[in-house]
Amino acid sequence: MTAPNSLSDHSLDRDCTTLSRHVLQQLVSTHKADSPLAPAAQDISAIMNRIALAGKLIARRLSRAGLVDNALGFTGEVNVQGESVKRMDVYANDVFISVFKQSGLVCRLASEEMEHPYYIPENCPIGRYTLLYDPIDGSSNVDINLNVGSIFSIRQQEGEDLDGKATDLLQDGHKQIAAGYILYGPSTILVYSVGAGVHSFILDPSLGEFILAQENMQVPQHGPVYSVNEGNFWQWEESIRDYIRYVHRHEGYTARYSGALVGDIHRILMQGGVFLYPGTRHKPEGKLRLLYETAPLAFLMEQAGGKGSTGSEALMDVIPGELHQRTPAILGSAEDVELVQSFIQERLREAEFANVH
Ligand code: P6P
Repeated sequence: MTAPNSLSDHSLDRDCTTLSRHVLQQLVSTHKADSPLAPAAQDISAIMNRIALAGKLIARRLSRAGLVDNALGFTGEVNVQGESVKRMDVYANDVFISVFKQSGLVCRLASEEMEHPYYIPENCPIGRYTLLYDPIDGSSNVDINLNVGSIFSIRQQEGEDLDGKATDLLQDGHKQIAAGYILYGPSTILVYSVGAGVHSFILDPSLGEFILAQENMQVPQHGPVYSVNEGNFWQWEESIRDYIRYVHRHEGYTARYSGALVGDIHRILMQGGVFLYPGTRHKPEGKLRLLYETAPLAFLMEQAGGKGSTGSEALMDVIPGELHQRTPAILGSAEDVELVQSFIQERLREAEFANVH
């Protein structure tokens, strides 16, 4: 006996594919958990649910920031990155901390906004997970009502961290057990992976739930978009300038750069192409932070069939020397990342040749 057609409607089934259910399905289908009831599966699913709650709270705040006293503008503080802190940065940072209190899941949170990891003592004896996050990335866009995002990465704590320095976090990106971002745009979209493909969920405000939108997203092998701040052209290595000259002289390329990483990356995930934030004269190591920006995005890109590179090595292989380490970033379609790398390798060959002759 099957349910009447009206009840077996696909859209109803999709609306019932909530994020937590999908995470459990993912973990079981990839044998990362024996059953949906396995503690690890329940933990990751619960963590993703808390991240989704943080996304809802931040989306709500952003949607009416212009109407709420002291929601916009600057606090007057400067963060560990040397950047002026926006009120929305502080709010979003606190939201992620709050949603994990009393959760028993996450003992430590490492954020772009905090010099040192934040410990939730009541969680620490049992909570074996660490959340690394950029609470609001691209916050310069907040006051002008353009898209911003949150980026997150989940790692398992290794050892007892008795000195409170969280040195076990200084490992490569393969230690990530989940990663993703929340894009606050015309709709709020959460994109995540637990190492079994990349999947997107759209917040249905009428339900207050993130509903499955796309499964197993694949970044095109090549795309027309190159996303980079060309105002830094004068600060780049010649190899990056060679790449930019190439796309300026060949048909089929289009420049798109919003100044907010998550939106630029999402465009490339959907349409193909490459995002670059190379090293500059002022920041030779680049501007973006590894542990909570470029490593989680590289995790997603590789899961979607794309690539993430510093230009000289895979972002997923980089071992940070400190919590807020920056790296150059080249992220996107495999062919386009490889094209950028080919210009870097060509210049290296020329330099080696010059050295021996
Ligand atoms: P620039 C925002 O401050 C951010 O961290 C990313 O979201 C963005 O991709 C980049 O910096 C923009 O930096 O130097 O081009 O303004």
